Amino acid sequence: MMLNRKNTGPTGRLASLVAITAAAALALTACNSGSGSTGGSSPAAGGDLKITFIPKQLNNPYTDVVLGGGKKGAQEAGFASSQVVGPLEASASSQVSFINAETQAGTNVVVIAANDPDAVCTALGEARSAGAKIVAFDSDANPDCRDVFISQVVAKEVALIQTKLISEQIGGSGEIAILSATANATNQNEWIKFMEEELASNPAYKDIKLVAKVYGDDNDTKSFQEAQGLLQAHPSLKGIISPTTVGIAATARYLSTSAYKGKVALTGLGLPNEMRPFVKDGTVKEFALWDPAQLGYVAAFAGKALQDGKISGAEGDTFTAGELGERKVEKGGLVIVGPPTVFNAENIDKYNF
Ligand code: RAM
Repeated sequence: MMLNRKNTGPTGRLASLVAITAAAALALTACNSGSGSTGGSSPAAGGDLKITFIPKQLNNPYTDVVLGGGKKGAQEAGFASSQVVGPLEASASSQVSFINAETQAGTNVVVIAANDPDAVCTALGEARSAGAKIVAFDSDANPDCRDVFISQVVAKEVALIQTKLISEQIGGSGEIAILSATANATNQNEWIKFMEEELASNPAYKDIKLVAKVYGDDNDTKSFQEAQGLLQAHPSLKGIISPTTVGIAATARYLSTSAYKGKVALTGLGLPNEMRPFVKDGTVKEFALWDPAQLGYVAAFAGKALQDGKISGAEGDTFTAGELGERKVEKGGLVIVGPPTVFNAENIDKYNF
């Protein structure tokens, strides 16, 4: 299910060129002509519905897993074609031109992980006026600009798991820092807000001090440098939470060859396949995530249900997400995919994503 791409992190004009090329290549490889019906679902009446996924960025291994599930879901839900387009960098406005292109193309469902909740709004509004249904997934757009938000987990729950893990790993006291994705990311910012509230209000965490929040922009090199900078600026640091798969992998790589290995704790959200070596070499004890493929899969079915008029995104709406069964739309157009899992040396080999 994984489309393997390397995180090369190019910048400037080269980056845009590569983005266009990569997007074109993905569009071709991800396009399924014909009805593409499997698992007992039948194609849409008319059979010509098009769905496009716009992730935060293309060169992110997490995105590859999410989109693998999205492609499967699009086929099973009965879309005639599915494609993936998007920027290489997760900056606030980087998705706008991609959304506009979908409006021009008359795409029926746009699935987007917003890099900034508001920067994408006008463009999404135009896509809607042209008849598209908008499914936000992974990182929400402003609720005024989309029909539903497919959230991997309950936001507060994923925040609380990470504060609990860091507390356990540093023995309940000391300085910690957060190394996040971009400063505008809706998903990371919501998790961080809940973490800060929990650290401030739960007596169990009274001896833990959050001393810094830094942003690696979901860029491997920048995240690595931010991790290095954190340790230099805060010599007493006892732990780092990185609620992003790119950030935690880069930080683990830095710690694993530094004098801090095994001394400074690292937890957060990571892909088991990327984190496995760092769990095995003792750099990381425990971290969390959900199954990213399920996120893309459910998003495709939600898009189909919206386009078919079976749901409108109102509280209480229900739809069937293929093999994952029935999903319910909660207040605010929220659809929760599943609970998070904690990975450690005992269970990590059971997972392959
Ligand atoms: C990164 C991205 C993504 C987030 C995961 C946990 O890959 O920032 O949006 O959901 O981490």
